[in-house]
Amino acid sequence: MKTQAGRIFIAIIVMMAGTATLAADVVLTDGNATATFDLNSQMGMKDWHVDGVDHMFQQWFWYRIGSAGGESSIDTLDLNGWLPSNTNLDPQNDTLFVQYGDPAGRFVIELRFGLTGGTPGSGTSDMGESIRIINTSVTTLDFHFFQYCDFDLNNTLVDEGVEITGGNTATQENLGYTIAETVETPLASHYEVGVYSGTLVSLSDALPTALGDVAGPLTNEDLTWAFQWDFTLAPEGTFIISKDKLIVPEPATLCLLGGGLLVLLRRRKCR
Ligand SMILES: [Ca+2]
Ligand SMILES: [Ca+2]
Ligand SMILES: [Ca+2]
Ligand SMILES: [Ca+2]
Repeated sequence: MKTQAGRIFIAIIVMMAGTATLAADVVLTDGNATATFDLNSQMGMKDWHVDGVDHMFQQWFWYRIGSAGGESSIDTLDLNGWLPSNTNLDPQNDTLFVQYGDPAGRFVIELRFGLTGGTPGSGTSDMGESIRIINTSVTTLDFHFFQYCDFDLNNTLVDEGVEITGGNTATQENLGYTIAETVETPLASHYEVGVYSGTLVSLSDALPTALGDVAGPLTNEDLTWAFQWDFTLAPEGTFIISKDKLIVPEPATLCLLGGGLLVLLRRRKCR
């Protein structure tokens, strides 16, 4: 089991290896929640505080063009710009737009994050995410896009369970908190739950990664999950991914479902 100190050390190395064109983190705030983004490193969305508790260690995106070679994290692209904005009556910035561009001019990747907080003490918060990938070249691109998530719910390394159901919904639970991510569209080509740092190592090596379609459940480890989209992007074509993450302070969703892990959770946590 990796220690928190070891993970912080790795995070520092990752940040040092990234470009340093943006000094400050970008922070969104709404209601009882804040989300913090490091747009210049693989840490990406690195904090998600709900009522002061940080549930997120790391969420970020990787890509590969073609069937050979390794993946690259999107922070290795040119950071063309970012714009936090305020979209509601809570006067703080709740939405972030970010655009990265391929240095060779083949494509751009745009991210939109929209944070919705709950009332103070509610323990709940939502993050809507959309990703737009645009082919700006004159040739078709064989695109492979990855999202990697490492939640440490309630700011503890070991979480009680993670599972992917239907190929599109990841649910992780610990200490009375549940994070559920639903891919609204399109369905991922591949997915996997994992134990830190297996998936991250796979995305960092020099070989093409295909996630293993491991649905779980996995229990009582430092848990992670990832989705992969494989698609062909024609010149001037656009690929859009729409997702949503919701943290709730109850294991209610898990208790309503079947499955071995869920039976275990029901025994431990539900009436
Ligand atoms: Ca964090
Ligand atoms: Ca606002
Ligand atoms: Ca790889
Ligand atoms: Ca974790």
